[in-house]
Amino acid sequence: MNSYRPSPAHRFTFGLWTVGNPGRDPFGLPVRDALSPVQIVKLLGDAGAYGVNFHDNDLVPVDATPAQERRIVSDFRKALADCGLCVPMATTNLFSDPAFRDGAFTSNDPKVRAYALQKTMRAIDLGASLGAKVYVFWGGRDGTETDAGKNLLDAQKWFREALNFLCGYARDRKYAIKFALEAKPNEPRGDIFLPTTGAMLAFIATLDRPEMIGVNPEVAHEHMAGLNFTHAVAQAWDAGKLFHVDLNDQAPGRYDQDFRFGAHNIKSAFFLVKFLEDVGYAGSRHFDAHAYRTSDAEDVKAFARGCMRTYLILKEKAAQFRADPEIQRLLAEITADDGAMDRFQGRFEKKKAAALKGHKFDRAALGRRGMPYERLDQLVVELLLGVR
Ligand code: GCO
Ligand code: MN
Ligand code: MN
Repeated sequence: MNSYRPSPAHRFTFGLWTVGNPGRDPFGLPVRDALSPVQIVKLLGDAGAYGVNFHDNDLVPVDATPAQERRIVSDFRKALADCGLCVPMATTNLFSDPAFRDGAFTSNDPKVRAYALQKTMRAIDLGASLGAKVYVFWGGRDGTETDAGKNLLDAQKWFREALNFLCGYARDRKYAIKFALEAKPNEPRGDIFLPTTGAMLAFIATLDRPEMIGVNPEVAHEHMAGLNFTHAVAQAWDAGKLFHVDLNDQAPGRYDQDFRFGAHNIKSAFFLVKFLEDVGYAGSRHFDAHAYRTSDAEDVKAFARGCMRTYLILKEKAAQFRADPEIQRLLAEITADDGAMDRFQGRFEKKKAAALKGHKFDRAALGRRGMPYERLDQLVVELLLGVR
């Protein structure tokens, strides 16, 4: 159907590392040919994406000479212009190199911590030069397997100092860039520091420039922790901190799967899309996922199209939810408010508190009232199954 065709207005983005994933896993070798950044840009342009994101070394190999870097970046820029794509987000690879085996900003080795800062400053320069407005920090190696060898308070302090330093750097260079912290509970470390979006939100409040820093929640990461992703996103939105979002799918309790958006739990994907659309989230819808290892090159394209198509279908379902009279009638019943309690609500006032303390409630009647959530949820299920 035409209405499921992605357009730049939908803000769909992919990382070079997502569609470019060659299918390597801890047990097996790559199964697909490596694609160059230019080939990936072309693939994404054909699929209808809005933008492409990258880690510094997805684009420029870590050992490239300055001349090689200039060549790579200029080829990439040309491909972006040819395909009408932009770079909304960039990030640093602080996890692949053996140097980061004990973490980057929280490694016990001060030389590694300093190298991580240097690498990130250079990567911010690269991202900013290509127009990135969001810079993601995912501390994939910042964690432990054993707590015997790391002072957890030092680790917090080092992570905080690194972010404060880098905020200072970005401000000094006058980059129009915001930082987004991405939480993950584990993988590749046994435990990664600040493992949930909620933990990141609390951490941001301890930084020098909290206004520059938000979060990049990822579906799979909260699901790995057994949490409700949409609740995490709602908290981030409420705090004014939803700067970016990583969409994919994940069965709880499994390895880090990075499935196509909506591949595992359509219902939670629906509530997420509905939330983002209801509140008017205007940022990137970034698919941080990769195709099954069984996919060939053609199937990788189908994977990318599938992520966007499922989002658009769920967006349409969210509109149907809002327009469905039966659903709306149930919602009105559930949220009915005759205004009788208004005088007790809102800010504290001495008089208000005294009046509320004296008010007589019919507790038994409150307890008798049911909520038709079964009926409502069944309607949602039928909507999603396409029979409404
Ligand atoms: C993962 C993460 C990464 C980050 C990326 C951006 O589980 O590996 O989701 O894909 O999102 O490194 O910083
Ligand atoms: Mn992930
Ligand atoms: Mn991610």
